[in-house]
Amino acid sequence: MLIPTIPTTDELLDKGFRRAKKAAGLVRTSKIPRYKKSKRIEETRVITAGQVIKDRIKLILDRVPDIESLPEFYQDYIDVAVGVDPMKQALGGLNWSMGIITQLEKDYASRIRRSPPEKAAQLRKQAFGRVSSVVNKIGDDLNFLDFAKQKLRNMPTVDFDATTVVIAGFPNVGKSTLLRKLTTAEPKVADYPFTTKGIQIGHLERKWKKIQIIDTPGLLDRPIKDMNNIELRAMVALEHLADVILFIFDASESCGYPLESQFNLLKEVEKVFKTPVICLFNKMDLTDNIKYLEQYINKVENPLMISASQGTGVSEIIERLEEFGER
Ligand SMILES: Nc1nc2c(ncn2[C@@H]2O[C@H](COP(=O)(O)OP(=O)(O)O)[C@@H](O)[C@H]2O)c(=O)[nH]1
Ligand SMILES: [Mg+2]
Repeated sequence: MLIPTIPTTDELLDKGFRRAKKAAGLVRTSKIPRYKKSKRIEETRVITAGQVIKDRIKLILDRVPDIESLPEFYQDYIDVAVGVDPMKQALGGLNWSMGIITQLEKDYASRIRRSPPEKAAQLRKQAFGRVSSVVNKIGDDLNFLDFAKQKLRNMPTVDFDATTVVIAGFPNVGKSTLLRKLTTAEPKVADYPFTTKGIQIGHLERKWKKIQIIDTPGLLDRPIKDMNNIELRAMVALEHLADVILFIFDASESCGYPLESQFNLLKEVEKVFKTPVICLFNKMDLTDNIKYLEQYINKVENPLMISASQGTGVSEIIERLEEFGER
């Protein structure tokens, strides 16, 4: 998980002031001269409140990773999901508040020490008031981080060491069916802010090689010229990630897209991705017009003929993927 639990300003202040009261109750006053007692108690309250609030804020800052040190894929992801700049701004706000609270703590502790005993409680109240106003100033930052936490809750887990295969092809050509056949466990579904349909990641392990296969519904299944800016950014992010593309044709055309359009989509994908492409002709079990199909088979390099739903040709795909990346 990227972001820890974020408290509200009220929770933060309540916790700080409550703990401060408790700590003050624990101050051993028996050996302190009487005129210093109230001062010691109020000073303890100020310092404890500041420390507790800062500790809680620091916990957040320590747990949120430095966005710039994340792989580019996640930076793009965060930027589209919540915005990298607002995120940095919110974290910057938290950082700022810690500095100010430290200052207030020191300032008021020394004022209390130098004040007459009957003024101590008043100064402590003043200190609490100022700490409250600092914490309230980061209210929007805390709210934003809580929003970001929800938004980033179901981020995909990408394995940056594995060979990454990205699946492309029009809707209903059999991408999901093939993903399931290729991978061992049920593919994991995660949020994907570039499209509304989420992302699916499946894994398979062969010999000493880890392969992850990614399906991005709504993205590599339609003409690139129709894409908006966010989708185009997703393409860039995928380009960074992909070692190889599996482009799936529906040889039977039962998906509703003629082979000619499917071939045009392949050309577009090849233009955008400098990544190698392995072409698959799926649903061969439904295909009888081989003459018609041959024109397209001949236009692509080394295609594999498969039937994803029946599992035919799936082991050949895996063999190809294994060779891949051994270079
Ligand atoms: N006959 C046949 N049907 C298939 C094959 N592969 C997928 N299908 C069917 O085609 C439809 C669309 O498949 P799906 O995997 O959801 O396509 P996606 O939209 O590309 O993910 C489903 O009804 C599948 O059962 C195949 O090899 N042969
Ligand atoms: Mg699908």
